[in-house]
Amino acid sequence: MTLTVKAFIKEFKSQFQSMYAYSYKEGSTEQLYNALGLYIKNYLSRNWKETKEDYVENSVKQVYYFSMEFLPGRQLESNAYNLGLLDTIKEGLNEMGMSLEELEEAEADPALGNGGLGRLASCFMDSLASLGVPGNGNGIRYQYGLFKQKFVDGYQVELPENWLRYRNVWETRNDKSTCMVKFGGNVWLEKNHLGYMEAKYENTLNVLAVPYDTPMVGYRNNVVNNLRLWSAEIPVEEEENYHTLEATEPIKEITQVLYPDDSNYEGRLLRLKQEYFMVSAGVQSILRHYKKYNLPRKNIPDKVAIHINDTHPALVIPEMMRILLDEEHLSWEQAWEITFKTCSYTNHTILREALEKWPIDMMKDLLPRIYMIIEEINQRFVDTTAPIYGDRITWQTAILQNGVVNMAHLAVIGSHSINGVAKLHTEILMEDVLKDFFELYPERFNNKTNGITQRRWMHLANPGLTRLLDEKIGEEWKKNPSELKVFKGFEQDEKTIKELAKVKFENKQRLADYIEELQGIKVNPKAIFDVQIKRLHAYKRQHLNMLHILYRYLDIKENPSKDFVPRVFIFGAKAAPSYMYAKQIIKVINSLAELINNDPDVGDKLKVVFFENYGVSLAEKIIPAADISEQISLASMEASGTSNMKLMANGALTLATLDGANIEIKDFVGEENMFIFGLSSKEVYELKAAGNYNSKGIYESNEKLRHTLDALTNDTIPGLNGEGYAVFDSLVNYNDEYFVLKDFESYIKAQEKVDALYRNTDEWTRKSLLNIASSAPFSADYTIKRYADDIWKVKQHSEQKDSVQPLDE
Ligand code: Z2T
Repeated sequence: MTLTVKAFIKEFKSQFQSMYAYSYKEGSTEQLYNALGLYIKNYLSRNWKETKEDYVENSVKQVYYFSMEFLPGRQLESNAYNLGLLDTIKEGLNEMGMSLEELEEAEADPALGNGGLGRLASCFMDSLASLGVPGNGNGIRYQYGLFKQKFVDGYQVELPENWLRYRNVWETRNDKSTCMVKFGGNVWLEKNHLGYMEAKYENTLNVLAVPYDTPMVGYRNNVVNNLRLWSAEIPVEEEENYHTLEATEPIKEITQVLYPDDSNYEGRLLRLKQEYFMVSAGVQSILRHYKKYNLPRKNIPDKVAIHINDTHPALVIPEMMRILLDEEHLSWEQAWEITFKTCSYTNHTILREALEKWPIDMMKDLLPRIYMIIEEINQRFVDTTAPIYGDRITWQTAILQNGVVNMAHLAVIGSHSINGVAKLHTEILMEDVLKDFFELYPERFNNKTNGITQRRWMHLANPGLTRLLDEKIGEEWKKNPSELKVFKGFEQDEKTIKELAKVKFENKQRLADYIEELQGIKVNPKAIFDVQIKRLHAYKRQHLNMLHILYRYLDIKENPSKDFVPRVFIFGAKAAPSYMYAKQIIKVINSLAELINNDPDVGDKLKVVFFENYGVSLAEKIIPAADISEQISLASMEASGTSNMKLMANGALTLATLDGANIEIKDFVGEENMFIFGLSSKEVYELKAAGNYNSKGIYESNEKLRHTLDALTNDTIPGLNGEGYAVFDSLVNYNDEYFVLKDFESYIKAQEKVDALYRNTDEWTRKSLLNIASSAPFSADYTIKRYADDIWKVKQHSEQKDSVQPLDE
C-alpha cells in the first residue's frame, strides 16, 4: 500500500474538516499538527490491531518492559518515517503551503523521564518494534513531565511541564482494560469454603488504573507494539464517596508528576504509591491478557517476560506472588518458580544514594499484603542461604535490614537475570556492589551494554550525514547498522573527507543560527563545538569542564597575542530541584558564560552557551553539530552513558575518562581516534582504598590550578553570590569527592591535544569518519537482540523483518 501525494492531501483535508469543521486554511499550527498526527495514527491503526491479534493468535511470548520513565521524544516525524510516509507527507504539506518542520514544533516533547534511563527505555521500544520482537512498555502517564528549566539571572528555576495541555494525539484511552489497585487498610488470611487461604481486605483505598496506549511503530515492517501508560482515577462506583475536590487529591496526585531525581533516591510515600500503582496495574493486566492464551499457569514464563528497569518496579516480584497466591491459589513453591522465571532486572547505577531502601513501617502501612509477602521471601531466602553460605553473607544480602526493605536485594533474589549496562559497570556490580550475590548466584549475572536507535539519532536528526552515507555505502546500513563499517573504506578518500566536513559545517551553521535566535549569542561555526549534554551531577563533573573554561579564559586575558583555536562550549543540563550543589554549578557556569561572551578581549576565541531546558528535542539539534563529546565522569561512576554513543555516531570525537561505555567506544574506534585522560577505575578504587587523597595539597602545589580556582572567589566572575565559594570549598576544603583536582592536569593536556588536532582539518575529519564508521555496535537493535536471546528468550516474531545479527562481543 503506497500513499500518493494527491491521496494524502485529500485525506488530510477531510481529516482536518472532520475535527474542526472548517477549512485547514483557517487552522492554527496546533490544529494542523493535531490533524496530521491523528491522520498518521489512523493510518497505522490497522497494523496496530493486526500486530496485537497476531501475537494472541500465535500465542507468542511477549516482553513487558516495566519502567517508571520513558522519554520518547516527538513522534510525528519518527512515526511518519518508520511508516515510510515522510517524503509523501512533506511534499503534500508543501503543496498545501505548509512545512512539516513548522507543524512539528507544535508537538509537545513528552518529558516522562529524567535522563539516560528513560531515554534508553524509549530507544528499546523503537528497537523492539523495528526488530519485530513482541514487546510492550509499561509505565505511568504523568500529568506533568519533568519540570521545564528556565534561567533567571543564571539560576535554575523550575516551571511545570503541562505536556497534555493541547491533547496528545498519539494516545488511546482504553476503558476496557482498567484495573483496580488497592492501598492500605487491614489484611488477614482466611480459609474460604473451598479450603483455600484467601486474603481478606478492609478499609483499603481503591484506585482505578486507566491505561492509555501509545503505538510504537517499527521501521517499515508493519509491526506496531504498545506502550501502556497508567493514569490514576476514582473508581466509578465510588465516585459518590468523594464529596469535595480536596477528597480526590490522594488519588489524583498518584500520577500527577514525575519525581525529578536522576540517580538519587528520595524516600517519599507518594513515590512508593506511584511504584506500586504502576506495577500492580501492569501485572494484573498481563495476567489477564495471558488468560487469552488458554494455557496452564505454570507456562506463564514461556509466554511472558517482565523486565524491571532499575529497582523502581521491583515490587513486580511480590505483586506477582500476591496474585498467584491469593487469586490463583497456587502454592508458594509454584508461584515462586513462575515469578522468578518471568522476572529479570537491570541495574543502572552504583551510586549509593540512588539505591532504594523503603522504611519497613511505610511499606507495611501502604502495602500490608505486599509486605507480608516480602517478609516471607526474605525468611525463605535466609533459611536456605544461611546453612550453606553462613550468617555473614546471609545478613549482608537479606532483603530486610535495619528497618528497611532493600529493593536491589529484592530485585536480585526474585530475578533469573541481573545485568549491568556496560562491561565495566557489570564488572563493578560483580566485584563490588553486588559481590555477595555474585557469590550466591554467579549464573544470573550478565552484561548488556546500552545502545541507541540510529533511526532517531542519525536518520532523522542528521539528514545531511544520512544522505552522504547512503551515497557512499548504500542504504543497507539503515536496516543493518553493522554495514556502517563499510564507511571506513573512505578514510583516505579526499573527496569524502571534504564532503563529510561540509555536512558537519552545515549542521554547525544551523545550530549557530539557532543559538543566535535563542540567546542572542553569535558563535563562529568554524570554532570547535565542544558539547557536554547530560543531567547535572557532581560525578559527571561539569565543574571540571567549567574549570578548564575558566583556565582558558584567564590564559586569553593574560596572553592576548597567543594563537587560540576558537572554541564554543555548549552545555545542556538540568539539576534536580533539591540538589543545591548542582544548582550552584549551573549558576557558576552561567555567570562565567556571561563574563566571557561579553568580554571584547575574547571575541571568537571563546564562547559559552548553556541551553535552557535540555531534552530530547534539543539533543536532536545539538548532537549533529558537535565536534567534541565531553564524557568526563570520575571513572567507575557513570554506569554507561548514552549521549557518548549518539555523539560518536554523529561524528564527534570523544574526550573521555575510561568510564562506562567510553571504554567500549575506545575498543571499537581505537585510542588514537579519541582523547583519553584521567584516572582509571582501578586507580580510583586504589586511591579510595589508600584513603590518603588530599585535594588541598594538589591545590597548593599546582600553580596553574591554584590560579584557576582562586578566580572562583576573587571577583573575577561578576554576578555570583557565594556559588564560586561553594564550588571552591567542596573541591579544596572538603576533599573533592569526585577527584576533580586530581584529574585536572591530565584534562588540560587532553584539551591541548584537541586544539592541535583541529588545526589539521582533514586529519580531524578522518577521525570523525572513523568514529561514525565504528558506531554500529552501539545500535540499540543489537542490544535488544541480546536481551531477547539471552534474557527474555523471545523471538523476532514477524517474518517481514530482516533479521539482525548481533556483532561479536
Ligand atoms: C538514570 O538516568 C541512570 C541511572 C539511574 O540509576 C537513574 C537514572 Cl534516572 C538509578 C542512567 C545512568 O546514570 C547512565 O550511566 C546510563 O547510561 C543510563 O542510566 C542508562 O542505563
